[in-house]
Amino acid sequence: MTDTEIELRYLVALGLAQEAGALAMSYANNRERMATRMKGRQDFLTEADGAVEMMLRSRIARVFPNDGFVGEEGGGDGAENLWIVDPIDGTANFARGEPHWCISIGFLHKMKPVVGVIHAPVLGETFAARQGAGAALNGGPIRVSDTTDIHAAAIEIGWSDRLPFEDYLGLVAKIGGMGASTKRSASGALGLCWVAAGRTDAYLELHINSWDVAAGIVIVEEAGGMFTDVWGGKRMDTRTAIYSNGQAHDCPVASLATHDGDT
Ligand code: LIP
Repeated sequence: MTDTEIELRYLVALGLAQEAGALAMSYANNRERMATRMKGRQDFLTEADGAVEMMLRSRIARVFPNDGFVGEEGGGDGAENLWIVDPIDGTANFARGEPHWCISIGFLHKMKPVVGVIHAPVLGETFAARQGAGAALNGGPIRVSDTTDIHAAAIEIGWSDRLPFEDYLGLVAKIGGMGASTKRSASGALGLCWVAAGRTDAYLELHINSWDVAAGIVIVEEAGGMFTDVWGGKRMDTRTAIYSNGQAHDCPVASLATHDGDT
């Protein structure tokens, strides 16, 4: 795939993120009329999720008919050129009227993320990157932090009901006990953007899905950070993932984000 072909997908993703954000906001501004149901414990699904994903799926199919598409709600199959989308990441926040949610659009070539656009409409922030061209927030360059001292580190630890709550608590206790400041904001995609922008020093989650990270991986790496799962691989079917400023990566944090076996 040529740089021009990747850049074209980057430009289209930037435009679609804004359009998807406007569509999501049309639901957010009428929450009382928006249908919401639970997919599981603390796992919200709103009608906005489906509408935004359907819009993105159809627009991308029209412009790039030979590309594959995987969405959180509608699924999809792998392809050499593949879009992986979370139409609303931070759905629980979105459903409750909290501003911390986003649209995450990732594009992969041969399963390597090469384009990432994450748009947070209420926050007025768009994080974007394409392979080799750096990472930006609203068009301005961003870099990961230079924190090396765990006692000065801010680390976000994501959670979902996909693993026992005790596993999450144990990880928080271990890392907090090492002296890091820990937090959770309920959007994995924005958690990666916070690392890329230097607002936090690492993002960990014991089980995270590909649509939560596909865009953020590019943004973190192009901002000078690192991404890996706990086994040191660089896989998209990530069970456990660590994103950091690189410096924090080699500290004991990387050895802490483990859990027994696959789920
Ligand atoms: C979110 C994920 C995140 C997790 C949140 C939530 P959703 O996805 O991005 O990894 O920590 O609890 O599951 O459901 O908002 O699209």
